[in-house]
Amino acid sequence: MVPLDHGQLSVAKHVVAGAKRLTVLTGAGISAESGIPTFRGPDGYWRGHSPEELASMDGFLKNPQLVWEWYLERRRTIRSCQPNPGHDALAFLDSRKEFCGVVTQNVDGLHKLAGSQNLIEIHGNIWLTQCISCPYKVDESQSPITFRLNCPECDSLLRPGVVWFGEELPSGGWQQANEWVKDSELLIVVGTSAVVYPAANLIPIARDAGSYIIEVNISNTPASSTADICLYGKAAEILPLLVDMKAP
Ligand code: BV8
Repeated sequence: MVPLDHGQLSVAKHVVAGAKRLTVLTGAGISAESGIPTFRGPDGYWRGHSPEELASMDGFLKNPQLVWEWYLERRRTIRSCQPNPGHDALAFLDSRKEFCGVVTQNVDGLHKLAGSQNLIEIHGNIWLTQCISCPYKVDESQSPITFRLNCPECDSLLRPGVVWFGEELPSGGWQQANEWVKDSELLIVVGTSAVVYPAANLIPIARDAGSYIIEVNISNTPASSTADICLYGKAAEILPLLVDMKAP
């Protein structure tokens, strides 16, 4: 891993402290220290299947049982995990009036658990279960980790309440995410490979709006060339250094 440049870190701290409007975009990397495998890391495949294959309506309809087994295994993992100091640092930003909020691609719910209120889960939440046909939807974050295949209301298939590949993002959240980014003079991009669209488009949207971009990642990504500062290291270690959690 590229060593953390402490000179860049102190510049970045200054930019964060002085930002008049700021937004944060997060991906699976921020949850790595909590013990949740990332998508495109060494443990991204599951029983030989790629996330793109399983996290799709085609994949689900081909084998709903297999896809549910994948989600249940992820729910079990996530239930045993806690937010890490990276999530906590971002939750603290809610106390700053200049803060728009966190736009997360993650479905693990750890930002919510850390206390982030100004939060958009643009890819949904793994704890939601919904019917593919009727409005039936239930939050299973406090339920035992089992699943039922058929909707109690209409007997259609039940699916996880997440955005699958090939599906449109919920319009309200996507609109709000765009407004926050366009309204901000600083975008902090944390722990994302920046290859999933349209979420990754928020980075050039920020650039085109004249924003300053700080990337926090353990390695280079396609976003690195757009960033003004790249801080290399673990999000759980860097974010508490970047966010002065004493300053209101
Ligand atoms: C849509 C929910 C259209 C499900 C997810 C070709 C070109 C461009 C686009 C496409 C294309 N072919 C298809 C598309 C579109 C497709 C897409 O982008 N595909 C990609 C793979 C090429 N996108 C879609 O299908 C989207 N919908 O386009 O709809 C449409 C329009 C109108 C009408 C109908 C349809 C929907 C995309 C949403 C998919 N759902 N999740 C679930 O979770 O089960 S995406 C999934 O990937 C997760 O949400 C995840 O968060 C997200 C992005 O991945 P990352 O978060 O970046 O995670 P990753 O593992 O990749 O990277 C981790 C990073 O962390 C790495 O950089 C690593 O270095 C770093 N890291 C690791 N450890 C640490 C760390 N950093 C800091 N600290 C650490 N400790």
